[in-house]
Amino acid sequence: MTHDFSTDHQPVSTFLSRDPHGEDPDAAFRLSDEQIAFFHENGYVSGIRILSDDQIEQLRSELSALLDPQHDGRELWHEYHSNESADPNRVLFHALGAWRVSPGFHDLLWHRAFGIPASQLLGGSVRFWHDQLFCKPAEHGGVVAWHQDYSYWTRTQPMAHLTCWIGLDDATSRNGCLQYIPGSHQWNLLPITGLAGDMNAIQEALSPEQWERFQHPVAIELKAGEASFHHPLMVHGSYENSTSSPRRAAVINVIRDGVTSASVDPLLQGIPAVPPGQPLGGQFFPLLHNA
Ligand SMILES: O=C(O)CCC(=O)C(=O)O
Repeated sequence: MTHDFSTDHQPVSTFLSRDPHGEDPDAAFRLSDEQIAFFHENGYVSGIRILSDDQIEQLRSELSALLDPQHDGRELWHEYHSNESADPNRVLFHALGAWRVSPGFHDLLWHRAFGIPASQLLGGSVRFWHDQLFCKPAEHGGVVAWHQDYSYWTRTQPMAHLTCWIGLDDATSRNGCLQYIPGSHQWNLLPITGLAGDMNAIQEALSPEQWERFQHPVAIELKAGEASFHHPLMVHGSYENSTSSPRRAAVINVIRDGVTSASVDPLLQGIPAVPPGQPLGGQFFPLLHNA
């Protein structure tokens, strides 16, 4: 029986051992007032360094083991799609639950380089919601269609959620980096129109004025180890990867402490339900950063 790291609510390895120490060890990780204001105005803030070169290498190495569908711990995933792409000529690996399976992805959740900015942007203590891996292989990586994250999360309320997208490779316009529609976090909640099929399926749910904004997406080009944080209503997506290198990413989704279940069904596959009205907590939703 494999160990389930979700029973461990503190780091389990040396992944974070080189974190800064000293008088104000958090100072290096704090967002500036300008970065926070930019997030509230535009719905995202990007170019935030999270991982060192060693940490990138460790996560890449753990990820290559996880991509083998027969790996130890495979029963722990909430979702595992070797290929979620609706295009038969493309591949999009997408999985939820890496923190339960692999020590580096587990310890990443407690990285203060992530927890401190997340707390600043959420305006309170940071609780884990779930993680995701999005990997586009070289040559035939598939799209992630335009969507808002909260369309998938209405089973948790109120909306006080945040996404952190961390590149494990340099992300560029050519290899399918994240794209944002700045300001769309001020829009209404849109319906689910598909995650890995038609890039533009969302158009059917938009007004002509909203659709016009898709003429001006912002490509979030990042160095490996850098992150972008976005609001739960931010419309985002990513195009194909046809380059000769993979484009891999680890995503951490969090909530402000106190967000409750709004569902009688399990919030994630394979775990017990949290009764409606009860705050998320316990084994699968640890507190990551106390404000
Ligand atoms: O990695 C991608 O291309 C898409 C990621 C995404 O949709 C998300 O982080 O919510």
